[in-house]
Amino acid sequence: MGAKIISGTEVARAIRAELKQEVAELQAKHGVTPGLVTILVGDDPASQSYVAAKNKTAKELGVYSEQITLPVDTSEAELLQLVEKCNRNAKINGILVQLPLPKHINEAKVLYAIDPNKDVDGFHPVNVGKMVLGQQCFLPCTPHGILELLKRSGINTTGAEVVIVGRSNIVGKPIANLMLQKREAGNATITLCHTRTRDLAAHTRRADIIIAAAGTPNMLSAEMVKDGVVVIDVGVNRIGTSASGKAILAGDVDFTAVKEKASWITPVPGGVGPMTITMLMKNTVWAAARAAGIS
Ligand code: L34
Repeated sequence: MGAKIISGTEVARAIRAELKQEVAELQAKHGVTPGLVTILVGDDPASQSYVAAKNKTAKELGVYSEQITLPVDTSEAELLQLVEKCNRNAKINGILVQLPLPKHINEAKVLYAIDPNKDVDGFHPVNVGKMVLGQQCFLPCTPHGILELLKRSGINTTGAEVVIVGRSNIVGKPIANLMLQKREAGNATITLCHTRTRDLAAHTRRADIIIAAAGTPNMLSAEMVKDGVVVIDVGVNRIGTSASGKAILAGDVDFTAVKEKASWITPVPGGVGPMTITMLMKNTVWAAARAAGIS
């Protein structure tokens, strides 16, 4: 039995259609155009492609977007100044500083500088705190996207054994928090595994749902999962370059083998990645509505 494929591309397309409608309405009824700025420091090819995709999607939805690229030797002070400028710019509702930043820049300091009302990544401590407390806030885009994939695929998470692999601030920690909350795609029993976990397979084997966010290509093998498991693969690992110069991607999951045992599985590419970008748009539209006092 093969698994049903959860197409992030398709779910993202449906949500984008809803958002396009919302943007048109904000414009027609309230004269509001949501605005997003993306800031990229340096020339990492993966970051460049993600940021480009974010700006392209914004334009498709009618969201105003500015793409700012700074040289790799930009100082922390310069970056902080730019963030402050965006905080004051009324046309900008959402500020995204693409991570990772070059080593000489203190990431936490930059994220703290973003106005929490414009923090469409949900990385500011104010929003992280609200998220943990279950209060309304910007949810981080990748975990938010995972919740939507589960919801829209009709996967029941209540009482489920969910095993998360990876403890990053962007994915592991927030998705663990969200899925244990009393909310849609929540009410689960959470196990959070990481590089120091003693027997990873012992945990993944008893999971009803596995969220693989370790950043290790093909880390999850078929021997590590039970029949009927739901697998969400968050890994976007660049494992080489094709003859035509395109990056070859691998998820954290051995997709070919695991899909034979799973009931549902997300592919890479075309799984969680497109959802991350779409939830950024959702947050930006909400930020604009909120700034205008509409929502
Ligand atoms: N500030 N930094 C900030 N916010 C984020 O939410 C991110 N992230 C992660 C890296 N740094 C960030 C992203 O945007 C990862 N990430 C991201 C976004 C989109 C995709 C992957 C990662 C994506 O669209 N992936 C495609 C394949 C794209 C390709 O060919 O490279 C997919 O189908 O999975």
